[in-house]
Amino acid sequence: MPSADDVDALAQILDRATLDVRPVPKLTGTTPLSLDDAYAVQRAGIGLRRLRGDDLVGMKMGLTSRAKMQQMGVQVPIYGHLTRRMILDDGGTVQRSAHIHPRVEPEIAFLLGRDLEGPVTPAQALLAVDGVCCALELIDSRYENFQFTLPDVVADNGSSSRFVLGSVVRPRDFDTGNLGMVMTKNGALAECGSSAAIYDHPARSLAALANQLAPLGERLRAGAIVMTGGATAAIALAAGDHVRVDVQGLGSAEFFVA
Ligand code: OOG
Ligand code: MG
Repeated sequence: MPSADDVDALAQILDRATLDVRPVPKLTGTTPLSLDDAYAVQRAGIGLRRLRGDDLVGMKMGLTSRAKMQQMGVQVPIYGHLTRRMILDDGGTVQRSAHIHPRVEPEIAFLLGRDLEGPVTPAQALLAVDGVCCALELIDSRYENFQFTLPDVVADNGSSSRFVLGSVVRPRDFDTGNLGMVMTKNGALAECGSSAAIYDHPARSLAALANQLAPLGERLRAGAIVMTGGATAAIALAAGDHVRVDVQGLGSAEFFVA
């Protein structure tokens, strides 16, 4: 089991990789990590971001769809933390040079109107939801060739880099369980699917997150943004790209890569 110092050192490696925009070998290539160890590294990494003045705005679920599990070769849903500096305005621009090997995936996000503490069912979890948005997540694994094991990607905060939210729809009488989702790149269809691909229902992803946090004595806070996971495989991005997601009943969200 890695000591607290080892956990900090591993978090520093990933933090440096992010800041230097330089990929690193998988941590598990040299250090065996349990899932608990990996989440400790993730939390230490968020601590480093907070020391630089960033702060938490929510959480993300990852690997909640079969398409994502197959693409990444990892079969277990994971969670990560979202910080304020990861937010990109709808219609905004990211720099290709600020990323190692950026990819984007279409998602559904929830905004919580009240605290949510597990154990909960998907239906109970929805009682805490006050807003729903379509979203794009830009992921950028810190690992060489975008390849990792489950503990590696957990330690790397679920490959998170930036995210864009569309406008907020109130969820009353609006079921997010089977919404058509279309992602275009440079005006051409890139990926499409249904929000049902997100762990059968985005609400099930939200409940799973609350239920993974509960044994740690952690809960989701009112005001939190929760990204429920990519509905389709992620696609690679290059300088000059424009990407947009359209979700049935939720409008669209988009960004540019310069
Ligand atoms: C891991 C992140 C997965 C999602 O929505 O499934 C994720 C990865 O694919 O690098 O964010
Ligand atoms: Mg994602």
